[in-house]
Amino acid sequence: MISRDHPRYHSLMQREKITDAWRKGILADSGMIAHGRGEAFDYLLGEETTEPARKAIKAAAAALILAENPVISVNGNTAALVPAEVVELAGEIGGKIEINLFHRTEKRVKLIEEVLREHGASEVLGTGKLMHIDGIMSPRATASPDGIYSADTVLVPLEDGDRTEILRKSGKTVITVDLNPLSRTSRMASISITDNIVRAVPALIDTVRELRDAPREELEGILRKFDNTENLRETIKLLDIRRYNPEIESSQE
Ligand code: PTJ
Repeated sequence: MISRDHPRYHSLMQREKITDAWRKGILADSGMIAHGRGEAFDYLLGEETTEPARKAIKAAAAALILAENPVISVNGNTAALVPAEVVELAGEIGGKIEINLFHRTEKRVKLIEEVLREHGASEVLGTGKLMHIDGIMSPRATASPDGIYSADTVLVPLEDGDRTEILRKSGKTVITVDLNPLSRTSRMASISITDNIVRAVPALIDTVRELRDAPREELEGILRKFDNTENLRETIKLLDIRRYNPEIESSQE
């Protein structure tokens, strides 16, 4: 039992959810390693939603509201940390939920489907036959015909660079949540939210609610003004660890 007074309470609670999901077979083994990498970036970013992340969340909310067929992709880490929030967001945007795994096994698909249904999902895609996007015969190009395959906008948290690239090339708007602003996923996506998924998804839900009734031109304007590369550049500046210790000098100054 982790005490609420512990200075690392939130981080320890996330670790508990992650290890619990691993014990149940929901998480891939490397899901724990991925979480550790995310944790390190989160630490350096101050474990809070930064200003660039807020901008990306606003753009993502606008894109999801404007989308005709939005789909949220769920993997093991997402199911471990924010299952209820994913179901809530799908409800808010009138979107579908698709299980899409890097380390796919039928057993994990079934376990993740159970978790999502326990949290209120009535329809979960990605459990049956998959198709190859644009005929690309890579396991990274597979998607459900009624879900990601035919979606115009996909939210793919904690994704892999290859997959993000395939989705972009097939003309979809790709929104990712990835704490590593240097990752290929972050660079390849249309909108990268560099924030912890435990904060990003609730913030997306709130922002969708705020913007839902905004005029279409306003939403299109938010999207037009958003520049992913520039936003990542702003985020990377925040990672300058010397600000935590001014005595550390860079030899490349
Ligand atoms: O469940 P599966 O089989 O689909 O596998 C999922 C993982 C995450 C194991 C797989 O997609 C993978 O190996 O991903 P990567 O390439 O390690 O990328 C994961 C990215 O997510 C890394 O850049 C991490 O920094 C980031 N990340 C980890 N935890 C969080 C996070 N980003 C946001 N919130 C987090 N909590």
